Amino acid sequence: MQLDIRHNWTTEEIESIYHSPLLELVFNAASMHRKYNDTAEVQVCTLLSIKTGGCSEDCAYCPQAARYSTDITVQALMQKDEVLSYAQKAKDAGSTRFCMGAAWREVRDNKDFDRVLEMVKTVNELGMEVCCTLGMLTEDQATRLADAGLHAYNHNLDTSKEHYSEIISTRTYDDRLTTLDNVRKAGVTVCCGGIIGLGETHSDRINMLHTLVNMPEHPESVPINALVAIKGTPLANNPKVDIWDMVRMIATARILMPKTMVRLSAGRTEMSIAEQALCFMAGANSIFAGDKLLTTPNPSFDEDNAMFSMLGLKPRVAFKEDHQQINAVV
Ligand code: SAM
Ligand code: DTB
Ligand code: SF4
Repeated sequence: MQLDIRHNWTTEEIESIYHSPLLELVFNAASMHRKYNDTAEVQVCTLLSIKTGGCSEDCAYCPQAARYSTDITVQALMQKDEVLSYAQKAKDAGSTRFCMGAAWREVRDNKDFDRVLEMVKTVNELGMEVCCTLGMLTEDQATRLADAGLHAYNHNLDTSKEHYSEIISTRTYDDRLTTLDNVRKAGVTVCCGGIIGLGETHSDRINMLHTLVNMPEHPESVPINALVAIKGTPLANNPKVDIWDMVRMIATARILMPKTMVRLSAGRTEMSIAEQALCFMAGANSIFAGDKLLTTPNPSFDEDNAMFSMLGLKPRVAFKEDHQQINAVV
């Protein structure tokens, strides 16, 4: 019997899905989505950069790497009350998940981390799903975040293992996998995906999906970002991501990981509503809302509300997945 939720996919199997005729691929992904999820529902997450710029890593896409000369304003770690007021605004605008990002290579056991733990606790008390993306973590740090009420940790693979060293030289793919393991061990849900438009091949994308789907548990959420090409970074002149590539990537992720939240992440300002609708059709069921991602623009809450009502979509309630079993074999 062919099972839908699997952890033993071969590269060839994924290749044949990814390269199938586009409309067939979208139909199959939409069918899988309908089988496992409420297709009218889209999770609305809000991002906040709690510490901006000055990062010691050399991620070639990132405006926050200290070594590139970009237009961002460097900002030390925010105060808890300021973060709380952003979270409250996001909640009032209909967001159920709040993700705090810091331009750190890794978390260190110091006063700043203590402050982040306080932020996690406070936002959790608002009744929102709290997510953080703070760089590398030890198991002990992941446990402290879990104890503070962290729901999810975002740590992207970004691309394939083979392409990784073309994009980042200051850490390895295995470093990424170790942190993801630490997050799992602490009982925090995993948010892990990648970026398309980094100059990778179709095989690199397929290999990244192969790594994600064959993890012992599928990540609960998989963000698919289109590169936002930033002046001053090595990838500033990369060509705009083709919408059909975005659709192919989302549809393949949906077929491979039927119950995962597949997030249509960076790059929406460059997409029409019709193009975003295709992504939702192909199985995307989560977005970042609010007029800023971490440092770059994003559609406003008003624009997204208008899109939701046009497409008949509704925001997903918080903590719904706690009542579902994401990796149960079906
Ligand atoms: N420093 C932490 C880390 O690297 O994990 C957390 C913040 S980092 C900015 C979070 C993610 O944002 C990256 O892993 C990358 O996938 C995404 N990202 C950063 N810059 C981007 C860009 N220009 N376009 C698309 N995605 C981007
Ligand atoms: C993810 O995969 N995408 C978000 C979130 N996780 C942290 C970040 C996108 C950042 C885009 C560039 C910027 O705004 O700085
Ligand atoms: Fe940017 Fe994160 Fe890389 Fe730092 S580690 S340069 S913040 S993506």
